[in-house]
Amino acid sequence: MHNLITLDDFILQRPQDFPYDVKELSAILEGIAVASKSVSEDIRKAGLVDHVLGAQGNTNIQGESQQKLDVLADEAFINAFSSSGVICGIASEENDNFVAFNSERAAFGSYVVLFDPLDGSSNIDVNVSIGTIFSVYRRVSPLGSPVTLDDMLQPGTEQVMAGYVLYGSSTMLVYSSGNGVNGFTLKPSTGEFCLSHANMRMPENGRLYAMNEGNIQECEQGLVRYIQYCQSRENQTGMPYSGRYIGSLVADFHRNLIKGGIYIYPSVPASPEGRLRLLYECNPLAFIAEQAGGLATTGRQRILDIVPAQLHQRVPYYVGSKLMVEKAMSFLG
Ligand code: AFP
Repeated sequence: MHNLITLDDFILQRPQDFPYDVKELSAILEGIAVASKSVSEDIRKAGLVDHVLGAQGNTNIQGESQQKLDVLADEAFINAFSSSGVICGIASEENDNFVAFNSERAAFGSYVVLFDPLDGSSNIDVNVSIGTIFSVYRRVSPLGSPVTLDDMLQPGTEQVMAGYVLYGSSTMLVYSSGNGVNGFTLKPSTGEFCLSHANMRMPENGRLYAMNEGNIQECEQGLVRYIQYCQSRENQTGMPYSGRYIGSLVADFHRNLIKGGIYIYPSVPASPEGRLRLLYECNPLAFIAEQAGGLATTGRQRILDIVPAQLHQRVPYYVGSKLMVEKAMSFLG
């Protein structure tokens, strides 16, 4: 195994990748690395211990049954972020309101983090890949003052860093701080995230589409016609595309980032605004997609341009290879 570059070394070797103090970026990513290693260990032993699998017995603001691991992951990331010294507050899928860290040190933190601690948690009990998604902003409120909702409700174009952790056949951290996308694989023997996917680029086109086609009869006609196009010989490959839907956004997104493809979660009657949350699912992956040469829209509007109105607002989501997203949009009219 050739000499590996650790996440810490990578960050410190490229201070130009981050528009602010690189030590602050390092502190944020250290928090993510510590928490994700803890979550990864919990996931890997989930079937063997009682307190990890199954439902927590309550529901979150989304009205979804919280899994025990959702709560464990949320706590792990909140603990890591609150002790980073540079983060003044967070918002997460598992908390109704944002959380302001109340230590004197945190009050002078310049960053807020919005995250989904465990996306795809309905897959935990069936051993399918799941992920953590995170989005980082500079606060807009003055240093030392209380964190405000405005610190959280910033458009995706204001993100200073975003990424995800994929708990798959290996545990990977993929992030961008605005100068390209890089992937790091957790080395079990040392517990270090090491550079494994430098300068990730999303193929401009592809032949994989990811969508819950159980909804297709309830979707707008333009999307029905686009899926028929994918399944026909009219597309650029002259062959029907392959449908690949894992039911775990991070896993579907990561596969499309490497192989090319499109992920679609449209507006459906059961979820008129779509199912995915703008702030801590769609924005961070849209940031990664665009940094890697891909595209992310609602089907009609660039995701990163949306000015958020609520913490947990949902949006329709078309994300992936640039030409595939553009083709889908052309069918939507
Ligand atoms: P869970 O976190 O509740 O499993 O939802 C996962 C998710 O947000 C996303 O990761 C999947 O792509 C999508 O929902 C699956 O939704 P459907 O079950 O409606 O297809």
